Order: sequence, then structure tokens, then C-alpha cells
Amino acid sequence: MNKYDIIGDIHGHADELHALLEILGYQQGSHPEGRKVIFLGDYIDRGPKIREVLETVRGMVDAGQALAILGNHEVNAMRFHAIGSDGEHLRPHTDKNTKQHQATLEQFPDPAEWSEWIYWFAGLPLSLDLGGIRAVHACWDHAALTELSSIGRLDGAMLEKYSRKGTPGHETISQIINGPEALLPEGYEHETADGTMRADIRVKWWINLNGATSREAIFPHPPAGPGHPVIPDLPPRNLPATSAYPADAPPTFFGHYALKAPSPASILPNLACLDYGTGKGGFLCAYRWDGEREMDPAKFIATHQRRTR
Ligand SMILES: [Mn+2]
Repeated sequence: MNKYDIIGDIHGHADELHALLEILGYQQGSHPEGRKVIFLGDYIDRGPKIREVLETVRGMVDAGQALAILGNHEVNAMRFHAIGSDGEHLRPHTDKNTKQHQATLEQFPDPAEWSEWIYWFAGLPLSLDLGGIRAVHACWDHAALTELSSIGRLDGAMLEKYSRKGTPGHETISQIINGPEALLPEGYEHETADGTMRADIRVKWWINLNGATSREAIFPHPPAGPGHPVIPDLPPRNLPATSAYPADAPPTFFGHYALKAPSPASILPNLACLDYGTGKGGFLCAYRWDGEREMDPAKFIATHQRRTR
């Protein structure tokens, strides 16, 4: 059985990636004990060394030393660069969308080179179910993943089908790469990590949210206390239907949520988020998986930790 080291969102932070791979025992992209890496997506759009991150990830995938899935930033990049059948970009080049993609645009001024990377993204899967272990960028939604399992490459007509905001296809793919969202009650907003005020919140998709208050549903919980907006004990609007993540499901790893915590931990015995906001004052995080059904708190490895075993 393969043993895997699962690594969360990197976002152009190649130095942290190389430090983490070294802690995990990888030498020039391969492990002496034959372990492999699973990368959880979001390789681009921030950080100073996006090209180096992509070259490391792709190099390990090509050499059979790693598996990589798509994050919302890669799918957004594909949409940003693709032209739809109506002649418009699948992701409109608004100020907001351009700003989100700015670091990548600056670090890849040659469109021919960037096209190559877009083509590579199109060959990556949206999720992995390896039997003993599962990986997805934001949300393991069985129904959405079943619908998406037949699409093959996410390019051309498939990309267009899953790109148009407001279409069922877009909802399906967004569920996987962005996770479900809701809205705070009328008149309430929260402060996002980048300092903007928003009414829409990410929610805990692994519990039954039926009847949950905004405070119970929001994930992660934003900073609380003086100077921070209050998350009310009132039901959010448009709360999605969710159910408890099955306790008998294999260990499942996701990224995306930029958690703020001094050290990593699992959410459930078989569920963990490995995105701890590297480059946003956090750290890059991995889980060292050896086939166990329940996660071991000692096997979360972060760039700010010394090797412990
Ligand atoms: Mn993400």
C-alpha cells in the first residue's frame, strides 16, 4: 500500500514548500521509502515564487512521486484565460478577478508559457479517492463528485459547461472547489482575511447544518472581540442542505479555508483541513499518512515545526 504525505495550499511559496518536503524526508522530489505526496490545489496567485512551486509540483507528478488536484485558483485561471462560445472570457476580466490573479499574471508575462500551464491544469483531477484516503480542495460532496466523475479533462466545452455563473454546472463545480456558502442575516457582515467586509460566509459542510445559527455554521470563525464584527446567533440566509460526514468514511483531506491556529489539528477523526494560510502569517501544513483509519495528532507536520519522528 502506498503511503502519502498530503500537503495543503502553497500559493507561490516555494521556499516553504521545499522546507516542508525536506522535513518530510523528500530528496530532489523523491522519498527514500517510496512515499508519495498528494497536493491539494491552489498553487498560484500569491507569493513570490509561483513558477518554482508549479515546477516542483509538476516535476513530482511527472516522476510518479506525487498526485495533484485542482484548487479554485487553478480553475479560475483556466476560466480567466479561456474564451467561451460567445467570444467572452469565461471568467470576466473585472478589477476584482484580475486583482485575484495579479501575482500570476506578473510572474508569467509570456502568454505562450502560461498557456502550457493552463493546459497542464486541465489534465488534473478535481478529487482523489484512493480507497484508504480521499482528497479534495474544499468539500467532499458525494453527489457533486459523482456528477463530475465522468467529465475527464476540464477544458473546452467541459470548462464552459462548468464556468457560467448561475448555471447548475457552475454550482456543482463550485461546491467542490469553493465549498458551500450562506449569507449572514440581513444587516450583518464579517471581515475576511484580506480585510474586506462581506455578507457571504463559508460553512461547515461536514455537519448537519439544519437549524444552525450563523455562529455555529461559519468556518473558520473570524476573530472575535472588540473591533471585530459580531457573528450573530441567528440563522444565516440560504443555508445549504448538508449532512454529517460519515464516521466510516476513509481519512479525507482538504485545503482552501486558510485556518488561523498556532498548530494543526483534525476536525473529525477522519477529516482534516490542511490549509493554515501560508504567506498570510500562517504556515504550510502536511499530514503524514501511513494507512490509519483515524488521524494521529502527532502526524500533522508544519513548516514551523521541527521533525518529530
Ligand atoms: Mn482555495
